[in-house]
Amino acid sequence: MLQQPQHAETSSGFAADICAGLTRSGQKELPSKYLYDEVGSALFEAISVLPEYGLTRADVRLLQRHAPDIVSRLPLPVIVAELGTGSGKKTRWLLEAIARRRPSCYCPIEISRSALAMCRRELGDIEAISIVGYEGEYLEGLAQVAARRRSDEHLLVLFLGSTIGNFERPAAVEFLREVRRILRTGDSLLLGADLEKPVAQLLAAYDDPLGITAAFNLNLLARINRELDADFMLPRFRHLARYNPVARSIEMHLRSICTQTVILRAVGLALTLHEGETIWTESCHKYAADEVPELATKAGFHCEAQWVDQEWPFAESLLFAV
Ligand code: AVI
Repeated sequence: MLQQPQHAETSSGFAADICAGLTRSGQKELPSKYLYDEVGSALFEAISVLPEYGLTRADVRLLQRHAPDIVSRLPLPVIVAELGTGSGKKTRWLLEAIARRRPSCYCPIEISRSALAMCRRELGDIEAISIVGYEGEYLEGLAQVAARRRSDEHLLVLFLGSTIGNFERPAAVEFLREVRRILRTGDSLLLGADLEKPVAQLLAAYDDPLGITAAFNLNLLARINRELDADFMLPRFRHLARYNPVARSIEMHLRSICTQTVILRAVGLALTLHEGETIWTESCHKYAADEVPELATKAGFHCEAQWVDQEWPFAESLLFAV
């Protein structure tokens, strides 16, 4: 796929990316990062509490159970940078465990100002943790945190929630390499990755009976209508979640149920979609637990420890930069 779930959003970048993805020869694609406007982020919060979607609960359970163990393995003093915060709720367990050992600074990195504000509201009450938010792209924000830390501070990077799974596998290695380049030897990365599970379970998680994931996916077309003065007729599209056994990923698509022409007035584009044609909007790769240490090694890290949730296979891996 074209996209990486990087968070660089300008309106001209949005327009250019949407045009490029919709006018590609062959499979049309839209960058998954654009699923997360205000409506999309609210729908994702709803997805994360669906009975069929166990990923977020598994992530939270692991952090809740193992935060003291994870934190006990870190050198002090520590400064924490988180790549993409969502609501910030699951980070509480780690920050509280850190605060019990020593006052520290937490630096959430988010493109969305409202997500940063939500994160401050959610975590601002933890005594002995000061919050310094960075609005911008992951790697740019991380470089700023790394440059501003004190020379004696260990940097812990959090990349939770299996966002790594939204990268194509080679791009996931490349992204972790970029993170590694910003770090010093001995710094750490706590990486959350969703693990392989039966296909039927995955399909239910990404095509829930309430239709929340379908709404999350279709909202991308609604967003294009809102922001690019387009006329996608949502009832003419269906959410499609399918398992790709070669990539070991769930692919989300939007399938056109008829041949239709859509106009995107703001960018002067007339687009024809044929009956049955799809627009690929997201990939969610699933890992084997032992693939994560391999991925880490390729990117310049060593896997110090891994915690796996038994209820919903999901791994939290603590990596150290070598
Ligand atoms: C954010 N990311 C880890 C989610 C996932 O499961 O890959 C995005 C998502 N897409 C549909 N449901 C959830």
